[in-house]
Amino acid sequence: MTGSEGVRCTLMRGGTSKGAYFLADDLPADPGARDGLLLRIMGSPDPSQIDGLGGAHPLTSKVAVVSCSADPDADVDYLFLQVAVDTPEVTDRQNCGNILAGVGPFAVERGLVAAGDEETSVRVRMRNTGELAVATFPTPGGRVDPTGNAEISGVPGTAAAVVLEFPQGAGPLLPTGNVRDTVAGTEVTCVDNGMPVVLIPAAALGVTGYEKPGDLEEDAALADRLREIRLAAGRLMGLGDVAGTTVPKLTLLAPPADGGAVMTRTFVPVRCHTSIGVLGAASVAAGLRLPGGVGEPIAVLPHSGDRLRVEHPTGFLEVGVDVDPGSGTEPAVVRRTAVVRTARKIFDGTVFPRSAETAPI
Ligand code: NQM
Repeated sequence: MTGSEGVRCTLMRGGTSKGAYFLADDLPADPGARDGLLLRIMGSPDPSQIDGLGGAHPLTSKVAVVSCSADPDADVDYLFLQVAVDTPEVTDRQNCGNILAGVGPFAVERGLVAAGDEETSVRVRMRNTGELAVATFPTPGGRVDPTGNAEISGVPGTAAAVVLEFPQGAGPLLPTGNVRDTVAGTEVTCVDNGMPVVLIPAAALGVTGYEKPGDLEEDAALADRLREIRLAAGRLMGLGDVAGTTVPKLTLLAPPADGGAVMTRTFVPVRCHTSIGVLGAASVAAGLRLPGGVGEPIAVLPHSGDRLRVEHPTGFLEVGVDVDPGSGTEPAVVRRTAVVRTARKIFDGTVFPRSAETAPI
């Protein structure tokens, strides 16, 4: 494909992320060709992504590939791709719950799923993990209507709620088999409720957990410690060598500052998130509900059954998480997870990738 050939694309905000949404049929089937094209569409590798759609931050350099599902339990398949900003990499090794928020409305608007008269539920098979999600959003008169009263931290104004529900996942909630591990000299809890996350008390790393994300990113000693912990935790979690991957994420925990359950700073994994990922927060919430985890002495937990408010640099994200802590030989499991997001179509049209001849890779 040359630069003069355009590709049908919808640019959407999904929760607190922004990404390019495609029908799978509009992209090359070969993953190598697809990823090369996506790099040229997003403007990577380039720290400013000046020649593409990307927004020069991992949170705005994301792609959703959507198709009808062959799975009788799902309406659509969703493949999430993280397009690196300043390296020529595209990875499917992580999922994204924020971009997931746009998948249901996109599927209805692009004719993959018929809308209900008032609201529509779309069953999504998330191809990155194999897990299922159900997204429910208003479709008055059979049309997607992004206007509404739902507010989410990190996004100005209000929009229609997209309720995301996740049934019990197939993988282990505690990938190391322990509720607490000592990793590179630091006590952590490694948890995976849809996103592999390493929970670390902020105080154990000599920070408060209330710093601005930019200030934490500039702390070179902290970055070294986080890299060391992540590499060791990744191996322990069965993820192998995670040096070149975006998972596991790292979440620093501190006591809540605004009536929530816990304050967080999340590294994804190098840049510090301006809020927190959806599945990242789902993992944090599940980890806090586990007796003996490193969050236990830090968090202020609501009654079981109540939504848990995860505070972050720009507000909070509430997660409903129904945890069965297990007993004896029975491992802990999460029966159901739910969050509210919003999503909005920003642009729909034809995107023109930079030509392969002029691309820097
Ligand atoms: O955890 C950022 C985001 C995410 C991922 C990241 C996400 C999730 O905020 O479900 O949404 O962790 O890289 O979009």
